[in-house]
Amino acid sequence: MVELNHQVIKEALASLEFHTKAIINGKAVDALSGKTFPAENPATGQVFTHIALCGEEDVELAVQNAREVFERGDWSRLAPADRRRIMVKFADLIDEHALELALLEVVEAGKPVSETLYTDIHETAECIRWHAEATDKIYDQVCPTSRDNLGMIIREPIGVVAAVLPWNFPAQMAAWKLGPALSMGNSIIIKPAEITTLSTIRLAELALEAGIPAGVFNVIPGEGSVVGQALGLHMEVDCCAFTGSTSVGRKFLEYAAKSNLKRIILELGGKSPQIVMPDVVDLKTTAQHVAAAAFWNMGENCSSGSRLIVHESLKEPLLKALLTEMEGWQLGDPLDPEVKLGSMIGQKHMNNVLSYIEKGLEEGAELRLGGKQVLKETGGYFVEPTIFDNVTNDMTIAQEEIFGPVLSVITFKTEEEAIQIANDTNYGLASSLHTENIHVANRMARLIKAGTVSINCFSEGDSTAPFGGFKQSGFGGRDKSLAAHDQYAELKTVWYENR
Ligand code: TAP
Repeated sequence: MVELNHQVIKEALASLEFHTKAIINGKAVDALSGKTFPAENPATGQVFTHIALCGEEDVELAVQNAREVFERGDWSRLAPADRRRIMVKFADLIDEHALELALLEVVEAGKPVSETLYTDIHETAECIRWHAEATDKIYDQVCPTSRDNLGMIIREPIGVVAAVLPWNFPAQMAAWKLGPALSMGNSIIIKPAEITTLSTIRLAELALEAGIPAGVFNVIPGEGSVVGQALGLHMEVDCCAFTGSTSVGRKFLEYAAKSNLKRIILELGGKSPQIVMPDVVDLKTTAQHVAAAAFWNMGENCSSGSRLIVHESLKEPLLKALLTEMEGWQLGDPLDPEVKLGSMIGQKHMNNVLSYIEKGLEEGAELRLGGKQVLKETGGYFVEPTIFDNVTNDMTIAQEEIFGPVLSVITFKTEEEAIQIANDTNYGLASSLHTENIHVANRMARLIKAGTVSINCFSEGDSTAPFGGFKQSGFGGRDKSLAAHDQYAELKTVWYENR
């Protein structure tokens, strides 16, 4: 893997090209209307290119082509081992182009380059490779019938899958859908978030280079309310996989009901708890995990541990360790390899985060760190990591997803109270639990209502572990792991009777 330093980044930036067209049927094309939209670097406030602004007519074309190629079987009927080979090549090409892809995500999203290179793009390739490798290792089933019958349970690809994606991990979220959907033989149309389109366009070009047939992987840039809605309502789209906010997720259920009852898979928001029990000894390590859970990716993370639920006896020593830990979290130019915190995704979102900070102060929470916009002279949208003490779980900052670098500290007295506070939310995506006692860990892990409980760490698990939410954090499936393959497959029963 490339070793990052200022010179390497400077040279790569000098040769960085922006591929700004939609990818339909294997070709880079303008929107049929000819319209474009500006792409802004949120770390500088500067517009750096213009991207095709697609509409319903482009969706129509992409769906028709995706359907044709699916029915023709160019990809859907390839032997699984052939799909594996091509997808592994696709993963290799992502690795080869890792720095280019990483820089695209820096300039579009303001994410730190060390994160986009070593985490986002690395894991994008790993995810495609993992699902690729599974392609010819998943067996179908034979029913336990009498000797007079043979019953087979066969997985078939669903058909045309649309994926509508968020802006916080553009390539990685695309890979979470692409890996299993392509592995099962589907055609896929991705609508990236308008503000983070470029790495997904490059992924589609690399997929073509690897040998994934034209029309199998399409990218339609444009607005959610136009392109996303058109995909959700389309009668020839068989499945919509959506990652984003709970409010837009609900719309996909309506789209399905109003159209063809397409399968809907939703990965939504979160307000995840981090519980620290009174027996924790190593506060320095715990503080490192707490900081990563709350502030990694500037808190623009669905599984962000935005509520620290700490035993009252440990609050002050843990906060002390956390404030020390945060001294090492440098905020600044996301192109600097030393920087750990870049900008917010845009001005509107930054203002939203700042208004939550205002709300926290109004409702009586005590500011222990940060709280302000900084680096205004850059033209970018930077917010300091912010820690609120004396939060109660009914406050707005403890209930609503802020999607920014804001941590609420809440105390508890008993184990029961910790669980009650942790579960007192509409969400149920992720959670962390810190304790030295395996019995406490096992008991509490069963009681926390969340799709992932990470013990003594902040983690979503690797490719082998399913990821998705309880309650209003998700619907209809799981990303990652073999569970993800099933959600892009139809089960068919084939039943024989002896003559
Ligand atoms: P959203 O505003 O929900 O946008 C997500 C996607 O939906 C974007 O591509 C957006 O398009 C599109 N969209 C917007 N309105 C639509 C409509 N009426 N019909 C169809 N599509 C529409 O979320 P976001 O702000 O990008 O991302 C933040 C949210 O995503 C947070 O709540 C976060 O928790 C969640 N998230 C969840 C996960 C997982 S795995 N659970 C992972 C990442 C993020 P445009 O923005 O281009 O208009």
